[in-house]
Amino acid sequence: MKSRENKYSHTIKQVAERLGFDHCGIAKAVVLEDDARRLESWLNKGMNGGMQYMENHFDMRIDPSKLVPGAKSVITLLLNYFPIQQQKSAVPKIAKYAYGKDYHEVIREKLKSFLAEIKLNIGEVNGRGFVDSAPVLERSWAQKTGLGWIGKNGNLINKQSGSFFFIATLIVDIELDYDDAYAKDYCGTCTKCIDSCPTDAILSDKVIDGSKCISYFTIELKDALIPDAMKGKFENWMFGCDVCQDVCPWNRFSKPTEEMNFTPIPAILNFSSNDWEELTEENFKLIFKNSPLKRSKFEGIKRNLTFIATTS
Ligand code: B12
Ligand code: SF4
Ligand code: SF4
Repeated sequence: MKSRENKYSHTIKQVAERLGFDHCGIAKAVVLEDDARRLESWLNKGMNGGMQYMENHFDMRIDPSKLVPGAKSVITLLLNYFPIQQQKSAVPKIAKYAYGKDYHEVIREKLKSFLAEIKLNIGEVNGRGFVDSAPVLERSWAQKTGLGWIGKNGNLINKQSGSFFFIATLIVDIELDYDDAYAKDYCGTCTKCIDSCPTDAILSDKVIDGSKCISYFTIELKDALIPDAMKGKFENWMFGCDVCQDVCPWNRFSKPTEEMNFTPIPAILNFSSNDWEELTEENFKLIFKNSPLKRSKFEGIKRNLTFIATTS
């Protein structure tokens, strides 16, 4: 006979599939001791650069019960964003995760429905869903819930489908059946990501110096100027960077996303360099109102465009 935990876990995985998530894994909610040490060292070395929010809520980041009182289980969900079509060549480059509608909004809606379905099917469950911006070590949980390994490029890689996935996390206060943590690492002797990173942001032991990553400079840095030391290094990346994922052999298994909300918006596919150059603030707000690009604001996009145009 199936245990109650087993039945609930089965229900949760069915709900995940119904809501369009590509993978779902479950782990016991424990304090992340090893990750706490790694995170502390990363912060002590200033690898968060100007991302001050990474210094906040250290306790919450390593302990799910600080986010959900009585937390028993952590559910990790992966959602593929690999686009069916890509940008033209020789235009300012945008990371693929930002081609369609803002994933925060898309996934937040799914997580709301997820919790509602859990309550409907299982009963009174206290839980919270997170994607990206909350103090949750999402990659570590994805590894612990058995969904893949942390590659040398820092990304969570799934053996069947690569790394072009968003990660979402649900923390709940019920016991469930737990998946085994992902024990293997299939990077082997490969060093393609390390060798290709334009700014040498990938260090040994899967440590990424966030303060040197193009994604940081083009999205998170709020300064009016990008440091001179980065001149000539951006390889035309204007918003985010996909180099360490594009070169990864495991991404040859990427399949186009089935999530309609991530369909590339026409401007991303059709804009020429000239269109970007001539983009006005009014049009930016109109065209990119539901896009991740709005995080950089118009000033940030213009700063990035000027930087790549004048330094490459
Ligand atoms: C801050 C941040 C950034 C910063 C800093 C990057 C970084 N490596 O920390 C910047 C702006 C540079 C960035 C860039 C990108 N990001 Co980002 N980012 C985050 C955020 C908000 C926090 C990450 C964090 O906690 N960093 C601190 C460091 C110390 O933690 P970490 O990198 O997660 O690494 C942990 C584990 O990997 C673990 N670990 C390392 N070695 C080992 C070994 C073992 C055995 C185990 C178990 C664990 C382990 O150590 C760390 C702590 O334990 C997360 C969302 C979230 N809340 O988790 C998204 C997130 C990590 N980003 C994401 C994405 C997609 C990107 C980009 C690909 C976007 C782009 N195309 O431009 C790049 C990739 C850059 C890279 N190579 O890492 C996805 C990752 C999806 C995936 N498949 O892995 C996330 C999860 C957002 C999401 N919800 O989908 N990001
Ligand atoms: S996203 Fe680009 S800059 Fe950042 S670590 Fe990967 S290759 Fe390097
Ligand atoms: S490029 Fe090679 S070393 Fe880097 S994450 Fe992929 S398999 Fe691992």
